[in-house]
Amino acid sequence: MAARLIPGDGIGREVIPAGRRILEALPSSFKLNFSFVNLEAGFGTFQDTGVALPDKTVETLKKECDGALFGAVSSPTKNIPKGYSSPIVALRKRLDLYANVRPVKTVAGAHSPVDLVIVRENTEDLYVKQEETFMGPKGKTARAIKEITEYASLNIARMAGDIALRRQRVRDAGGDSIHKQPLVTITHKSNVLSQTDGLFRESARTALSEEKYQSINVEEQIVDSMFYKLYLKPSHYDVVVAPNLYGDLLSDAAAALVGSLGLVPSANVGKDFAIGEPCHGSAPDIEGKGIANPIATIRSVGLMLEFMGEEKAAAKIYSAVDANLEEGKLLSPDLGGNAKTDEVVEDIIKRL
Ligand code: GGG
Repeated sequence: MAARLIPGDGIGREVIPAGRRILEALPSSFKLNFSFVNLEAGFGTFQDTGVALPDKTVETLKKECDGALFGAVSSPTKNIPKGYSSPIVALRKRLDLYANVRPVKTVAGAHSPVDLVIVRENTEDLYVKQEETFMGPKGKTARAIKEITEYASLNIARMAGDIALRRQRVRDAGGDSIHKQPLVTITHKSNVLSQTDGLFRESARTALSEEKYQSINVEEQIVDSMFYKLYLKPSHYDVVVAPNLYGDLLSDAAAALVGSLGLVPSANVGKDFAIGEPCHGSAPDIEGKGIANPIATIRSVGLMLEFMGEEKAAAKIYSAVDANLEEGKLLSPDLGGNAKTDEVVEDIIKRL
């Protein structure tokens, strides 16, 4: 099997090798023999070559791989060089990875249990990046287009519905969870953005009213009160479906409920391909110190395997990570410990 690795910038270059080590250490009984190739993308790649997302990276991902892992990217927030644009945002669009799936879960025995998945639309909304700056009647003015299509909104809501049904199947098979019934929460701001978020809301409702999803409870939550309720009663939420920007914000915020952004994985999912990606960014403050938490990436390896149909190998990884966290002896500094990235990886490998 072919896995392609795109470390990107900053600690992406430290956590992606950790993900590779986990894939290499999986018991041979899974018969998953991966070959690895590193691919370039990121702000560093742009500085070296003038291109942030080389065509070769996209073509290799399209043609020569079963799954992939992306690390992190650190796009500048000011003095952005001409011609630079975020490679991860572009990659999601070029490969039509229309869903960003972000599970946020506490380990067993947590004081305030959380077990939810944020299913974020991954290709449109304000992230179509159609921005302009011009002189308007009030002087310098910047404007961005927020694009929502019925097509993408139906697709993302169906993905949320399918994930809610799959989570219920895992629960019915004895999987540990705080939830009893599948619930999908549609989040939007259609009270203000009646056309764009209105279309998202209406399409999500249409998709989730299909026969296949009849067993799912469906509710709606305006996005600002969604943040409020997420913090007041996180255990209420099972699957949350959101347009791109709200999903991005909600998933970083939800990470605080489980102790660290360094624990939260994601998968960028298309029709027949998934790229695992830790939710955290390139963390320049800790880059090169060898203390990045590898768990978000290791769980992203699990997600990548799940979307490749290798659920048993994924489950093995999740339980090895949970065992490391439950014991709590080898934790990285973001979790209050003093273990190095490699020590956490070795501890998890021992438990595979
Ligand atoms: N792995 C997630 C990640 O890199 N997050 C930071 C982020 O969203 N960066 C976008 C960018 O800098 O272009």
